[in-house]
Amino acid sequence: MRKLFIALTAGAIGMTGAAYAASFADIDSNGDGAITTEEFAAAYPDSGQDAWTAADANGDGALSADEHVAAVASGVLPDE
Ligand SMILES: [Ca+2]
Ligand SMILES: [Ca+2]
Repeated sequence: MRKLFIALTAGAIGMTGAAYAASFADIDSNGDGAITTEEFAAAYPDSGQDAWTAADANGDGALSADEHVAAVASGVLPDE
């Protein structure tokens, strides 16, 4: 699973430019492929619980890359 994620990330960098992938990697400071509430709060100090709840679509307490990009695309989170 981790290899697949890395491959997908590398593909995204190659195909669409590094802007989004770099943003997710910056927020995911421990590099485990998910944004925790702590990483979220550090990246989005102006976004509160409502934004977190909206962004964490499956409610598992972490943001995947897919959930993060969807939240940015829908305006829940600012586009950095
Ligand atoms: Ca993380
Ligand atoms: Ca989630």
